[in-house]
Amino acid sequence: MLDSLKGKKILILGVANEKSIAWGIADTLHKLGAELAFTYVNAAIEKRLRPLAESIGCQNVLPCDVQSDAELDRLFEELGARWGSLDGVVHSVAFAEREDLQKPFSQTSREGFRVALDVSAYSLVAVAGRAQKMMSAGGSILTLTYLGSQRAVPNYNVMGVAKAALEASVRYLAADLGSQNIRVNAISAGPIKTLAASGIPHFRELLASFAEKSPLRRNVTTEDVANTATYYLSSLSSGVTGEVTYVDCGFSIVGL
Ligand code: NAD
Ligand code: 0WE
Repeated sequence: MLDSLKGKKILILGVANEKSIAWGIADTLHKLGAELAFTYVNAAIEKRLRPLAESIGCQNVLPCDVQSDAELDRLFEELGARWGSLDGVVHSVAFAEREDLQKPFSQTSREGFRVALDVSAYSLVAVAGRAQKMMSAGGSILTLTYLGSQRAVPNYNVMGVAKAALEASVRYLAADLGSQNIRVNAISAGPIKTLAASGIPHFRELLASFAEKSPLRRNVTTEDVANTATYYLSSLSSGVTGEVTYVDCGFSIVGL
């Protein structure tokens, strides 16, 4: 088990800083011997990401705004030149306009809806379509989702719709790519205080209430998510595809 990621080439999209879920996953995969590549969306994120990648001896730091087909093409061209083949992808990217996470859902704009679904859902399809061409020996593609896809969580709004589309995309990609032994799965994580959670109104209260109500009586950590991510990126999950696994301390199973 501890050996099973040695030398595996894994692309990680979505490290913004050391609190990012993607960084928790990267740190664990690195410790298990995986070879990693990272992407950043803009110069501000690049500045945070470079020292983190360097801290684990990684030189593969490449630009990619997932809203751009040209940047996606360049990313996989460069990755092909550096690595030739690819074993895994961690897609840990989401975005909606801030105002769409605040105003009533019925007031979501056409453009806000488009942007949220483009960045947070279509991007997985765009990445998988390119990654599969480098996965001639099979592979594993993993994305991050949230309970707001299944329940109407206050303020999650258009992101919930985007996550529903993301989870459906996981199933269709799994059906499409399964014959090439490429598996596609999602982890539905409980709330974690990351950059993407900063500025969300009442997030502290949400965390406190979550820790009180979840069966494990605590909040989820990036290490919890990284443990399940390791399972998905390794052969331990060899027979599993198209799944959404809840890493949420049991929160989603309780009712009043
Ligand atoms: P984060 O802010 O650290 O990561 C989000 C990443 O998305 C950032 O690195 C950001 O640069 C990237 N991104 C945004 N727009 C992009 C674009 N156009 N192109 C490329 N990258 C872009 O926050 P996080 O909480 O680690 O989020 C990672 C994933 O986990 C997201 O999909 C999020 O929905 C999901 N998730 C988060 C939580 C939580 O409570 N934090 C819970 C469940 C699921
Ligand atoms: O997926 C997310 C958050 C994604 C996100 C966050 C932001 C904040 C900054 C997407 N777009 C933006 N745009 C910004 O401008 N999570 C799962 C974390 C999250 O966000 C919430 C949550 C939880 C949990 C919003 C409302 C309620 C709960």
